[in-house]
Amino acid sequence: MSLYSLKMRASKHTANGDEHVSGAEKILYREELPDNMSALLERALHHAKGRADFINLKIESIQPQEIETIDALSVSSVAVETPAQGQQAILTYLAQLGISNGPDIMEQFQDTYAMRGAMLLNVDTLERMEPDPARGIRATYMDGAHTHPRPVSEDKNHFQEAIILASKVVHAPHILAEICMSDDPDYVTGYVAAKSIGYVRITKLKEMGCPDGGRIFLFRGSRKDAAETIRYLEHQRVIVRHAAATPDGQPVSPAAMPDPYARLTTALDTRREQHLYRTLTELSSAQCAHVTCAGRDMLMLASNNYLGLANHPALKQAAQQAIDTYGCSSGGSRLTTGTLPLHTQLESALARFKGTEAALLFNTGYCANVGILSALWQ
Ligand code: PML
Ligand code: MG
Repeated sequence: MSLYSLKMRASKHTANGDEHVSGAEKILYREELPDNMSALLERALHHAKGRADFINLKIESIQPQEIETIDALSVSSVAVETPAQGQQAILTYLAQLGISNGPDIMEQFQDTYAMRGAMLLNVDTLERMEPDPARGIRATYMDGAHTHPRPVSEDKNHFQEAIILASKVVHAPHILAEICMSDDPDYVTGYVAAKSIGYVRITKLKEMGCPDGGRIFLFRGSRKDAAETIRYLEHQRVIVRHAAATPDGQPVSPAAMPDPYARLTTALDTRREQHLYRTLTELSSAQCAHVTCAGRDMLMLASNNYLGLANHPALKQAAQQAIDTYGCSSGGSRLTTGTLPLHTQLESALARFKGTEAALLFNTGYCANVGILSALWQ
């Protein structure tokens, strides 16, 4: 089962250098890639911030076992009339989270406007924890659980993308909260998010038409902790369950596609229905024409043991003697750790049988590992 991370990043050249226009990302099945790629391309080409002249579409394969599944934060909304009231609402929530230096934190916000990523700010010392403060930290490799095949949309859904991102961010180790103001000139709603308060939308954080925006991830911990936080934010693959499409919307059904193994489970169920699902049968006897299975004597018709050598008394006795003398495993290939007289005798016997000068048996180093593994198994 192939899963892919699809990311789009678009920018345009301006007199002041390259300016970010739009970005988005998804986690998709192979067959969902073409439609979603062209939807993201359309989005990059028709954006309120202007037409992009650089568009980067990046596709990387993802292993399902690398994905962590988390639940979306609960959503609530605070209606405010002015950006000043919006700022005040953020300060109230920060105080509720036990963060008393909210005004100092909010003063840093304007430094995020020029950054592509978010600011990682130590709430206690106001120290910036990003290795490159001009770039900031990019929370990435995340998507919401969705139905399969995924409905394709060219439109940006600010809310849905933000609830997915905020859920991942506040789930990261050592993160206390996130504050966000959209950098989209047409979008004035922002939010403050934390595990205990959920995702709180604040309906006006700036005036319409204002291109300013950014994110602050509020962090508490040491420099070593920060490395752990950054790894999670920038590399951990995350699927967010129940991330609704609208703030008052119904959560996506948990049966929709909460886990990337859904298709594997269906494929296994089909095999079972067709009586093609393979299971291992345990025998409590040696391999012979008759075997004992679940306490019953049964006739073995599937074996390759045509001559009955697997349980022949003379062969068993020879094997037991060999084990007594040489042990039950080699310690390496014959070249590296020496050969046994048994090998030489077998090669001479084969040469005589084939009428040749000599014979050479190739066996492999992995046989030594098999011996070790079966010993550990006991
Ligand atoms: C962004 O544009 O990157 C941020 C979007 C904030 C969404 C706020 C909301 O509608 O809940
Ligand atoms: Mg944005």
